[in-house]
Amino acid sequence: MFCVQCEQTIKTPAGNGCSYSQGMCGKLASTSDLQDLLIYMLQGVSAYAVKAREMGIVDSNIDTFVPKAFFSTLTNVNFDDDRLIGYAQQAQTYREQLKTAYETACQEKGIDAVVIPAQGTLNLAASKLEMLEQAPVALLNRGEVHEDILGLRLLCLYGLKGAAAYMEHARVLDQTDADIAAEFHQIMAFLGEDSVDVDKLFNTAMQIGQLNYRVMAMLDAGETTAFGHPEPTEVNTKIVKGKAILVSGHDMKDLELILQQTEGKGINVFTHGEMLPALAYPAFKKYSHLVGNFGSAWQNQQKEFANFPGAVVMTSNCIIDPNVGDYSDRIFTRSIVGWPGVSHIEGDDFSAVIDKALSLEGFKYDEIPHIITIGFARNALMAAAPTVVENVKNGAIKHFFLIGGCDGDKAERSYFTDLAKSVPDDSLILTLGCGKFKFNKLEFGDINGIPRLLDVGQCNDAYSAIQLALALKDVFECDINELPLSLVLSWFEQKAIVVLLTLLSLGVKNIRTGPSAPGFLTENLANILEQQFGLRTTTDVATDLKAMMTAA
Ligand code: FSO
Ligand code: SF4
Repeated sequence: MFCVQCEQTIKTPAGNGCSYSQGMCGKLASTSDLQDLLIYMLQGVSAYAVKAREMGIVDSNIDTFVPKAFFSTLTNVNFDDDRLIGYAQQAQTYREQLKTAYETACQEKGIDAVVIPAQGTLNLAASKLEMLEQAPVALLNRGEVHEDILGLRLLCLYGLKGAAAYMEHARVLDQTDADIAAEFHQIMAFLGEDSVDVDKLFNTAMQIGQLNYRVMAMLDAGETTAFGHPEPTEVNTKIVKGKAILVSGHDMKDLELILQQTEGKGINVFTHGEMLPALAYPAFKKYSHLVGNFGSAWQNQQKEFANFPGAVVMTSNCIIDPNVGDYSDRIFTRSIVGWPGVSHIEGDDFSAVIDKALSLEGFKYDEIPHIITIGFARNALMAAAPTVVENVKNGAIKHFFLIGGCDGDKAERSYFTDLAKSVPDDSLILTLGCGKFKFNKLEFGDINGIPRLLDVGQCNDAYSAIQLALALKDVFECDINELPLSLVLSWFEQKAIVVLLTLLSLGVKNIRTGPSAPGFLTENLANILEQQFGLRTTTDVATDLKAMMTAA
C-alpha cells in the first residue's frame, strides 16, 4: 500500500506515507490497494468519457458514477472491500460501454478510434486475491518518479477527490452540471497519464481549485434551494430525554428523510459533527423532534457514539472503527460510506434505523441546555455586511479571522482553540467545517450586536465565506489580500485540500495551514507555494498572531 492523503499519515525520514500493512486510520493494505485499483479503473472510464464526448456521446449516469465512486477513496469513507470491488467492476462495465459507443461513432464517421492504453484496457481479475495481484500497476507512487513530480500529482489527485466528494453531495440534491462533469473527466484522465510536466501539473492544481469553486457554488444552490437560506439559530448542545437517532456527515437530504420518517414516533433526532449546520436551515425548523446537536467532531466518535443510547447514521465522511466503542450493531452507513459488517442503507427507507432506535433505551434525563448560535452562511453574512462595514469604518472591528477546516486527533490541534481565544477583542472569527468544534462552545461575546464568532457552516460553506470576502473587497475597493483578513485552515483530509486549492486559485495569499504540512508536499513544493502564495504552516499562536496582525 501507499497512501499519503491525510494529515495523520506516517512520516519518516525515509519518506512519508502509510505503506505497511495498515494505515494510521485503520485502513488495511488490501483496502488501500483496492482503492488505488478503483481509481485506476475510474481514470479509464474518464479517458473514454472524454473521447466519447468528442463524438457527441454523453452518459449522465456515468458522469455521476465516477465522482461518487472516487469519493469512496477519501480518508475515513469506505473500508469495505466488497463494495470497493463492486465499484471497480461497475467502472469496467461503464468503460467498455463508452469505449464501444466511441468506437462505433468513429467507425460511422470514418475516423480512426484512439486506443487508450493502461487504464483504458486493464481487465479486472475475477477474485479479490487476483485483483490484489493486479494492484501494483495502480499504486499511486508507481514507477520511478521524482518526489516533486509525485507530490504535484498527488496534490492534484487528492484535490480532485475533494471536488468529487462535493460533486456527489451536490448530486444528492439534484445538482449536476455537464460542463463540470466534462472538465472533471478531462482532469481525471490527465492524471491517469502520469505526467511529468511540472507546469501542466501545477496549472491542473489551479484548474481543480477553480472547478471546485463552481462545484461549491452548485452545492450551495442545491442546499439553499432544497432547505432555504441558513439563518442565525440558537442550538442546544446538551442531551434531551427520550429515544434517539444521531445523524452525522454532510448529507442533509438524509436528515430530512429521517425527520419525515420519525415524525410522531417519539424519537428525538440529534445532529453530529458536520450535520450541525443543518439546524440553521428553515426547512428543518418545522421538525420539533430535531432537538439539537450531540457531541463534537469526527475523531471523538468512538467515545461519543458509544455513549449515545440510540441509532447512529453516518451519511458521509468521516467514519472510524465502530467495533472499538462496541456500537457496530447500531450504526448505519449511507451513500458511499462503508464499514465491513455494518448495516448499509440504500434507497430512502430508514425503517431499520427507526426500529433500532425504538429498541434502545434512549436518554433517561434532560441535561441543562447549553446554547450556541450558528447559521451565518452567505445570506446571513450578506445581511450583516452593512453593519459590519460600518463597524470597520468606525474602528470597532479591526480584523477578521477565518479559522476553520477539519478537526483531528493530534494534541497540536489545541493551537486552533488557543488561537481563537487569543485573537484581539476587536476582531471577528468566521469558522466552518468540523474544525469549529475546537472552540464553538466557548463564549466570544459580540461587537455592537455582531457575534464575534460566526459559524458559517460545513467545510463546503467556505463558498459563503469567500462571498463575504469578495463583498468586503468591493466595498473597500481593494484587493482581497489587502483586507484585514487572516485565514488559518486546519486540514485533515482531501476536502480541505481542494478548498485550499480553490482559495489559491482565487488569488488568496498568506494562508496558514496546520497543524502540520501535508506529507505529500516536498520541501521544494512547499517552498514554491510559499513564494507564490505566501502559503505557510502554522507555528505557535503568539508568533503567528503577531505576524498576522502586522501584515494587516
Ligand atoms: Fe470534517 Fe471529515 Fe467537512 Fe472533512 S467531518 S474532516 S474536511 O470529512 O469534510 O470538515
Ligand atoms: Fe494513512 Fe491517511 Fe491514507 Fe489512512 S488515509 S492510510 S492514515 S494517509
